[in-house]
Amino acid sequence: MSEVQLVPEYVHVPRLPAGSQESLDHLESEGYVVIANALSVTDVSHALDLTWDYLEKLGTGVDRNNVDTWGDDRWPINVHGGIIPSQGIGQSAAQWFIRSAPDVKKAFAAVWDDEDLLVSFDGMALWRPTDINPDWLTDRGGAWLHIDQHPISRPGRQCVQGAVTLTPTSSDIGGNIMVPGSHKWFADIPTRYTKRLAAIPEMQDHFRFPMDDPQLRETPPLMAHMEAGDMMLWDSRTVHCSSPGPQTALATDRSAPELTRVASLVCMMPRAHSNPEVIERRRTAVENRTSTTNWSDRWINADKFPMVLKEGDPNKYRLPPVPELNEYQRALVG
Ligand SMILES: O=C(O)CCC(=O)C(=O)O
Repeated sequence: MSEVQLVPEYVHVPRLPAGSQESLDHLESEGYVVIANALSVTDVSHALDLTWDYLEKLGTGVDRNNVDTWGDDRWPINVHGGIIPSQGIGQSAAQWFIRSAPDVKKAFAAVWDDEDLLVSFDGMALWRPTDINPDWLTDRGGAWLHIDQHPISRPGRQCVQGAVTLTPTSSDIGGNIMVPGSHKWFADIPTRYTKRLAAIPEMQDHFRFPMDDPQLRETPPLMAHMEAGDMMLWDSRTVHCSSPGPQTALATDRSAPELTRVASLVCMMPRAHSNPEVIERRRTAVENRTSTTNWSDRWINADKFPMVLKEGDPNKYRLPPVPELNEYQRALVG
């Protein structure tokens, strides 16, 4: 069986209002949904500024106006070529600003039919322009189509993940890839992939989907268009990843080098799914400026990811200041 075609079709799907019944129906049937304008145009611009503030204050010499300073020697440690999961980003002013937008919570509250939610201390996807340095190309879809939920230890719908984009997507630049309806394949994974799954520890919520899977051939991946400020929500059981496009138009389309994709990973789950021990650790995480994964029902410190530790020296970065949270934000900590 040959491998599935990995250039996803670039499609325009309905961009639906946060909290609307249509958004819930789309998530239920397709396993993903695009929420329109989770952040306003003004908020997007402020969030971009805060993102650059984070990068410049790492103390490694990144300068937003000088692309020569965007190299790996100064950039925070990234995984899959473009995701910054640690070095305080999960407690940065940028991430707190984005995840505190009312429509972000509105969308998740509708998913769970619950207003009492905890937020993840996730990182961001920051893609640098590949016409300046081809090594900055992020991992392509074929390399890591995955689900983020263990098919045995976490049955059923347990998590819905989100990515708020601060930059518009295009077929040229790329974005999130989704396999529509693939969350419905989840229950059969233990029987279809018994051996493959046996190699994954039950606490590990990451399962790479085999690229020669017959279901993938029948249901090819898509990349949905998103405007700046939109939020992609997806069920953690949905087969997904992110992937760059050919990026051929970059050199001609702008006056100065810019990040090609800036997306904030954000996830909210009911407080009722968590427990006092995890919540206590989450409070400490704010003080310590620790980042986490999407899950808020388990304590997982992203600074300790083997991938992060392997990629570079975590000690060379200055952490952002301890965030001064308001009451709304403190409730999201727990
Ligand atoms: O948006 C991205 O760059 C990747 C998101 C993703 O695949 C994940 O967080 O599991």
